[in-house]
Amino acid sequence: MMLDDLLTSGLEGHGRMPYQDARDRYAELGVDTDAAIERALGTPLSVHCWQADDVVGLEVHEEALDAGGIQATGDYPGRARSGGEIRADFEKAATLIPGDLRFNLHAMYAETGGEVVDRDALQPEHFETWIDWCDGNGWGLDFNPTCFAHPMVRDGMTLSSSDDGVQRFWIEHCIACREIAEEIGERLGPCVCNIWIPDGRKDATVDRMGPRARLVEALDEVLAEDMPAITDTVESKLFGIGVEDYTVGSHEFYLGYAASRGCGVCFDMGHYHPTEGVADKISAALPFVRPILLHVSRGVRWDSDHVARFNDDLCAVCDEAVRSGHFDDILWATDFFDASINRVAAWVIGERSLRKALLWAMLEPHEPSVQAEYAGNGHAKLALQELRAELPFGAVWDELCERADAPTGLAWLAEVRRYEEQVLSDRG
Ligand code: RNT
Ligand code: ZN
Repeated sequence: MMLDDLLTSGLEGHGRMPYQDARDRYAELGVDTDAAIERALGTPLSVHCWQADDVVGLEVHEEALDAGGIQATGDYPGRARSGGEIRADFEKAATLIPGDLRFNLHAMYAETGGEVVDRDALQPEHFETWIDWCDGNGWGLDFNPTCFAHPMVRDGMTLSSSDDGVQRFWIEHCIACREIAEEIGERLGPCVCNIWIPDGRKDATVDRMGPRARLVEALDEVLAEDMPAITDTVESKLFGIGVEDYTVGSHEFYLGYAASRGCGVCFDMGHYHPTEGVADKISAALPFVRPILLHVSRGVRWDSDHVARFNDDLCAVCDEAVRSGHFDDILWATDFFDASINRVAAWVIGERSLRKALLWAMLEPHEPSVQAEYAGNGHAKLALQELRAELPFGAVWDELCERADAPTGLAWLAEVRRYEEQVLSDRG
């Protein structure tokens, strides 16, 4: 079979492997596939807007700006260049992704009608179009202050800057963002407002305490006002390009901050040492910090933001979220960007992989494994984990897609190709 035939036929999966047989097979192990499908479909995934345009945003910049160590690479044609194009692309992607969705905006996607509005002066009205659009489509909306790609990032610092004017600007920006998020939350239901800052140093940092003490003070001021429609989270990172030696908002910093202040924490799967997984952090943090927001992405060497895949890391995170018994305290967002492939396809692949991994976790025969663990039967436990790969998972996934009116197999690729030919190819 040649690629072109595959793309045309789409190799629809549904109906090839009878769902009933798969259901029976799982039922023998005590797993209810119908309940798993329903639960997986009903888990909202907050889809990041920034995959559509390579984290460029909608502001007008006169100078080239440093993105604070995050960088999209590649020049595949069809990048969205306006709010309208981002919305059109997402509407397309959403038809190809099964299950409940939310949308996740950054402040740099304000629509100010040509007027220059600096980030410390942003208002809910600048996001009116986004809010109405989500409302009309039945999607919740989440929000993020944009503390990078701006001339007020000085010496790589924002909220932790030793320059009072710089720090003040970013405090005002984050407060403005919380007010916007509160408005979103009042209109569309609880809005997650996630703070990530790039602050750090390239080499041989000698004052590690100062910036962290300033960040605590700044965050306390930002979060001072009680805003009931927002869920606040703070996101750590290990390093970024040009910020290799020291990151102010490290994992320990934010975990301690969130635990002591009662806000949520965000674990980005690309923000740890390459052999350090996020999965085990879930049950370690849950007794002290809730909710946990996951930024699902895939780290590859220096890059923390490759398109998410159904790989061991993602399956382990989903397994742990389900096994923890606190699934409702875990929020799912994606955070990846790849400018070297069709951007709508990148979205579809990443979101489908997350939904798939959630279903995979929900189909685990968990009870017998726990029994084996407590009975000291380690080999039975290993065997049960191995068995998961032998079960007819594909048939259940196809059924999930079918129930959500989303394509199975590779059928969505043909849709993306059509969209590329009809819409994306016209973009300069
Ligand atoms: C950066 C963080 C952060 C950003 C987005 C754009 O390393 O992961 O979440 O990717 O806010
Ligand atoms: Zn992230």
